Amino acid sequence: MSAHAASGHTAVGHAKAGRFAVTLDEYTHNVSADPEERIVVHVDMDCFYASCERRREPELRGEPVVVGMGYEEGETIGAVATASYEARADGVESAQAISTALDRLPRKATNPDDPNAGYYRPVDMEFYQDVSADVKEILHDLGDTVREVSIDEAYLDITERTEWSVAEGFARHVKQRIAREVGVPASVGVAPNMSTAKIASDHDKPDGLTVVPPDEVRDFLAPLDVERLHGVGPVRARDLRGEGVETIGDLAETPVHEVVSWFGDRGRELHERANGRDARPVEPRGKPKSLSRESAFSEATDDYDEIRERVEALAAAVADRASRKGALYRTIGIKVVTPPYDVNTRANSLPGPVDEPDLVHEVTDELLREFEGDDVRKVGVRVSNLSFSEADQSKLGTWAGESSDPPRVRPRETETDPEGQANLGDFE
Ligand code: TTP
Ligand code: MG
Ligand code: MG
Repeated sequence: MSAHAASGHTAVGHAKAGRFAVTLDEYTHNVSADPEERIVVHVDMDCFYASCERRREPELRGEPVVVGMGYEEGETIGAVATASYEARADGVESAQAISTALDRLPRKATNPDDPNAGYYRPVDMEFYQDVSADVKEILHDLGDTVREVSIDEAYLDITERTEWSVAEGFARHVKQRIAREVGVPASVGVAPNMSTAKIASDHDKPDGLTVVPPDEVRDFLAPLDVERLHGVGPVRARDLRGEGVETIGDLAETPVHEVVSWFGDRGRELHERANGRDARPVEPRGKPKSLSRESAFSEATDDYDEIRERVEALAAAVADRASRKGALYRTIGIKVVTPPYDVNTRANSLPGPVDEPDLVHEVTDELLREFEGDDVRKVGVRVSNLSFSEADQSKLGTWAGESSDPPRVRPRETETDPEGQANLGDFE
């Protein structure tokens, strides 16, 4: 490697340099024939809080809906969390002062005869978190790896699950499962990397579905406003426009050293993304604080045997997932949702952390008794207060151990011992 190339790498200054260099080669020499090509999905729910409100209040479908704070009479301070697309057509948007929103879209409750008035609802985070958990549950079921980014957003790597020729069907399936099982709309983008997938999910909102196969990435990105690039906010966009850079294509064509002279190392990254390159793997975020599983009945039921059976199945699924992740739990709980949407949670904590599927069954069964005879629309099981064994998490997926002890790599010297070596495979 020449001294020049080497100093180019140090200029980037961190471990990513090597990855970018490799990816650059892959893309320039071997675009779609790369067997390692990834298929990345980005899911972002449409006007999420408003869609949650519509789920429990179907009369709000098709109407302008604003979720926020401070709109009650006598209140003056507050902001819009989100607005339905109908309300956006009237100029209402996230983070807007509530007084501006009320100017643009009067409130139905105080203007009942105004045909153009809209519905205002207060923020109910607990409910939205609950809906979000249901969505994420489905996403974890569908992706090889899932990175949850926010309450209504996640990336999935689906490389092992599908191929480009049927990626659109896969994306449609993601949307349909969320719509059918959770009752809220999502927009989905599919692309060979995270950056492009995020732009794709936003491309055709609401209810969007945009697939960008590897050989179409550059043509897809080129005409888009440069502000669509994650990392280019209003300030950088203004700077870029000052330099004559209006579209992502313009940025892609700008020599990288110029972009670096404007934005430093961040400029290099933006230039890469504008060229449709982004080597970040879809990695799960940290370790979970709890593990849960939920299941809704198609209609509310008071059939206690049916409810108990459902809880038993969920308890087994959660305990299994905890074992596979190497998680020990101290708290075991249930959730019972009764009509119209009352969320009841009950939990018991144990003296110490365990990995005991039978205990999850017993504790949840006991907690459920309180609800015998009640109408129930949904049940859930959760283990929390988690602790993790020190084992390498990436290996746990293949570990079928039955105790809570992590698999141990044998001491180095046994590797030279023929018998020891034969035994090394035990844990694989
Ligand atoms: P977003 O995904 O940014 O927006 P959205 O889902 O409402 O609309 P879109 O269809 O464009 O995706 O944010 C998700 C939720 O986060 C949103 O429903 C409400 C909340 N939120 C705020 O509370 N304040 C904000 O400024 C923004 C942007 C979002
Ligand atoms: Mg959203
Ligand atoms: Mg979002």
